[in-house]
Amino acid sequence: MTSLIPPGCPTVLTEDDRTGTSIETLRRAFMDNLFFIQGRFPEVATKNDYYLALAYTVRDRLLLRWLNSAKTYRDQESRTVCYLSAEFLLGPHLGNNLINLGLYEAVEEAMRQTGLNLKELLDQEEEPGLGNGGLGRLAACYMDSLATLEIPAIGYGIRYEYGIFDQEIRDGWQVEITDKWLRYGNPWEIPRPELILQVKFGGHTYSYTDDQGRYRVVWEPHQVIQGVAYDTPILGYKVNTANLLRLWRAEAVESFDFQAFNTGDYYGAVNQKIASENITKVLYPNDEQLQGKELRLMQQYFFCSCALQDMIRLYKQSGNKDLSRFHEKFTVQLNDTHPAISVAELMRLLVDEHLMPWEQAWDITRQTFAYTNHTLLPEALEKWPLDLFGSLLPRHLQIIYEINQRFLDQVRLQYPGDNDRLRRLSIIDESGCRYVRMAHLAAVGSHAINGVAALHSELLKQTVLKDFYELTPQKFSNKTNGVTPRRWMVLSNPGLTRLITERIGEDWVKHLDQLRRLEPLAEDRDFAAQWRSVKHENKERLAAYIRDRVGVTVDPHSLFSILVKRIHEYKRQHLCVLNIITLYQMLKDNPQLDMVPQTFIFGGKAAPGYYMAKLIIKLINSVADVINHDPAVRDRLKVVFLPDYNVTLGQRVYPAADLSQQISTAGYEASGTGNMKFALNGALTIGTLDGANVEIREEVGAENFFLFGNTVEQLQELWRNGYRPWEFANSNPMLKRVLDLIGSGYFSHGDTALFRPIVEHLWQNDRYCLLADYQSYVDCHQQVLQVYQDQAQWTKMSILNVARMGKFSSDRAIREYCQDIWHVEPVKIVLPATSYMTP
Ligand code: OAK
Repeated sequence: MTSLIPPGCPTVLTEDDRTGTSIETLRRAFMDNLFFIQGRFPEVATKNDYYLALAYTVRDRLLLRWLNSAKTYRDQESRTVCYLSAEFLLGPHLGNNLINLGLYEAVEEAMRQTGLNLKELLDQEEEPGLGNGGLGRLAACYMDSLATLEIPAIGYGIRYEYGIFDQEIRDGWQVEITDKWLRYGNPWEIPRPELILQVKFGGHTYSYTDDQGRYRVVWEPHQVIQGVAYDTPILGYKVNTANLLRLWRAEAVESFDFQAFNTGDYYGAVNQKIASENITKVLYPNDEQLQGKELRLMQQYFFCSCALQDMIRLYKQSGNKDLSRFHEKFTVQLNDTHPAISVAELMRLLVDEHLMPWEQAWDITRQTFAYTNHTLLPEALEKWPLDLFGSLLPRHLQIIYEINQRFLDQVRLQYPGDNDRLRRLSIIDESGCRYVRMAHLAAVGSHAINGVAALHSELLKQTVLKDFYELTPQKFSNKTNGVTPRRWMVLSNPGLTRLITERIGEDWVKHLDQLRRLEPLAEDRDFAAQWRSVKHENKERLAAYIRDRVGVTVDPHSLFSILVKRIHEYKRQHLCVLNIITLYQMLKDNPQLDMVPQTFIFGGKAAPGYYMAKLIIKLINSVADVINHDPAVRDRLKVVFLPDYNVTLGQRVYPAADLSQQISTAGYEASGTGNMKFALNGALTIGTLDGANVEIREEVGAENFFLFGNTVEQLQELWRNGYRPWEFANSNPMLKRVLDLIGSGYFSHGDTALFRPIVEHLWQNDRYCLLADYQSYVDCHQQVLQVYQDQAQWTKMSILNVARMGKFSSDRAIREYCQDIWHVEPVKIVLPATSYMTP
């Protein structure tokens, strides 16, 4: 290839406007972009113009690394991890990219010199909310770690036009507002209109024997849709690696329009186009609650088919003719069962389209895929009614039948006559209405299966995948989740980052275990005072935000106790409410009570169709309303519900927490990752032995963790003996009083019906055992208050928590996946010494 640089031009560009990093160059490049991309003179530019000009300035620096990463991977035919996920909850890009480029301070200064404030520009960015919660955010942390560890990786997903809804609170209720995140454009993505793949739906199949005597199946679809790629570079921290996040948008196939147009059905053609594009229109806002909608299955198949076709394209691009080594080039992780249809799709592509014998195709398929489970909740386990599945994906249903038959034949050999086991293991659920069980498809089609925390991985083997574990125990492992310290500390908590780095250097950002070196400082009074003052400043900032956004004044000297996550009964936000009302009653009973001033802060979205979750939001706001306005409380207790909890808000909240509430029913929270973010930012945890809480407590030490509640075994015992929640309520005067108060209409202007569903459910059924854990929680909280009064002790515990959080870096988690499941090695990216334009 010849150079793109005209003869006579210098080829050593050390400080050009698109890649240079001096303050002067950054400033010039920024002004240049304002003029030539935004088309604005500074006098008339809006904040958004400035944000976009800066985003493009930063993007140029990413592209240099991104194109060189792609070229290196191509040249070296690098083994590549493909992370398939229906959700990537990235959060805003600009700040994160500045941190990872190591340019935050330089750009801050360049903006200052231009008369602008970087923080204000950062606030302009509308975050891409392409996920619901934990699973999507984990995918984003893993993309950051993959790039930071210099692992060749591609994230494949869906470019939803509308992400997770924006939440407003009106009269205490959640109201959903559509999230038009693309309204002002997205400077971080590069559309690839020429990279288009076709995806088929519906229709029928027929078979024939070809002239070489091979049995062939042809799928004649009812509809063809095309997927267009949108690429986003994901840069690692202070490395040259920038990996690819490739999201697919659905479009109508041109020829379909013409066909209908020619037959005179213009409106039919337009409708067809709209229907096609609907596939990637909106993210389903359900979190761990199945919604068996046809469009959802279409979304899943759509992005999996695009991803696999794209991998085959890339594989062939590097000169490989047949696909016999596909699994050597790619290893594919299935982020829960949403991409599980990939197993059948890869089989279809290999067998039907590339004429590979079934056995060989099956070997490759199983060596390609690995499956991560993220929930044990029965209502979240995906299953599709057979008729719906068959009408949308007729060929895949045949393939699944074939996979299932061969699989069950093997089981029969191992367990002759055990029909019950066959029924339990089958990919097809035959009890009543027949279903395809996606977890079974993922388990059969993968060489590795993992849970996301030690306890969860154990429970997985004992419950939902018990029979699979008995069959192939060697496939199972645990990979405890982690979070990226770049976004969740360096970007969001600059004060603490500075303090830590002053004492132990900056290595910890990439090697979080290094935080251990803070341990000796836990006894250092000077350090402790600085630690406290960083926390206090973070609390002041959050207090100011709360005042602006919610109109409630909270005291930064009070204990900030925070519960932010999706609203779900198993996460037990309402248990926290029961404790708040208990504290309130104590203050009402004894107005002179010397109680530590406390601020309870909640945040989280409820699935729009999940009535109980929405009622819990209303309950929190109703209780807040009464308590915040009761003069008897004298500001010792405040309750706040922060609307529209998202990644951006998380970045404000975690650094400001004193106490992290991790109070799910033992056995229900697969891992949790908010628990890690809080502890990393110096909050102490009040929590149950659930998910990763167990391991956090192990790491930080039992003496630095506030533990309460029944264990999984104790709860099992409780249910075995017949759990009778009313006995807990009747035998506990304060608990009964609290429940009665809610039921009496005290928090609902006398309306006794409003919160009845919550109260009655707790009395009569209490699936998540709030009443069984209530007293233990209340007692534990009193212990928290006692320790908080001893600020020296509290600070020491806080420092030790941070010092011992090394395990919970997503870098550690990704290293484990690389070693145990993916078998991939880092690839160093070296930037060319000459021009960035020279290929
Ligand atoms: C969402 C939809 C279906 C299945 C699982 C989820 C999900 O978000 N699960 C969450 O995954 C997180 C990442 O592994 C865990 O930390 C959470 O505990 C789990 O609830």
